[in-house]
Amino acid sequence: MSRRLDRLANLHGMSTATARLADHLAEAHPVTAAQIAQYRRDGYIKLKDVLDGDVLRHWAQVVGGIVARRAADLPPLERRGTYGKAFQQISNLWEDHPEVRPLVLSARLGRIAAELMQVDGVRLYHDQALFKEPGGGFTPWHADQQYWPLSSDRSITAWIPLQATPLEMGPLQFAVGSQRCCFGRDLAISDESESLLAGSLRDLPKDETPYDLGEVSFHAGWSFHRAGPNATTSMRAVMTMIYIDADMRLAQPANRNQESDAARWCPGVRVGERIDSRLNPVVWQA
Ligand SMILES: O=C(O)CCC(=O)C(=O)O
Repeated sequence: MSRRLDRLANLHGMSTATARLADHLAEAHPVTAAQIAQYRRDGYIKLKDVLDGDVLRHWAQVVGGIVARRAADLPPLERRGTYGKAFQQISNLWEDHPEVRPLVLSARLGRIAAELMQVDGVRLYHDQALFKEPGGGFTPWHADQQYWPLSSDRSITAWIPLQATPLEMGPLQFAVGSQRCCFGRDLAISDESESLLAGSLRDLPKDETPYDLGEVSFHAGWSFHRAGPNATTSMRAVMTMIYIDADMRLAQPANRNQESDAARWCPGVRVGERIDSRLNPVVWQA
């Protein structure tokens, strides 16, 4: 393995360490038929050992540095509302920071997304870093697709904690099977979504479990989820990538959030057309 990596590194003029990171992110991570069935049934899945510890430590440094610079001007936590207290949110890092592209455009993660959704290929919709600060608040219940003008439900978010994430740090929690619930799909992230959805999802089982280092979850666009506050003294550093079916079309925006998403993440794409702007590269194709 290491001799092969040395050769790869020499060939591309990169360090062996960088070649190793690139190699890991290109390599397939097998998904079983049982895991695909579980994702379809529950609307999400948590997969262990998707990324190795060294790779995560590298990205924790790279992504952490970018977020620290770009979030430096945020007002203090106590002066922010519920949404602002939930996390520092920096979107589409790959556009301005080429150094994160190996992670954001990783074939390993894109392939898992495609296999779980049972599509032939996936594109990037966008990425975002979601860093819950020490003392940061809860993330209200919501479903992501409220924000997305998409023609089908073949969308998925990879939620990648850059450290082990115990319960006190605010790991993502899911309402199991909630991708089939239609109530509350029009609710944006807010105190209202938290209280109304807590009621409507009352009878569904919840999955609130820690994430080991290397564990990554994948959730469907209509799956309801939230996160608790970060009661620790360390940052909960998380990188996310949202993938869509490579054949996804732009739908008529159904609300203001979808209008601004269409303009921001799908520039130049018209309603009914495939979402294939310069911001939506195919990340993996069968
Ligand atoms: O990281 C969080 O607290 C929320 C993440 C989330 O809602 C998402 O990735 O869809």
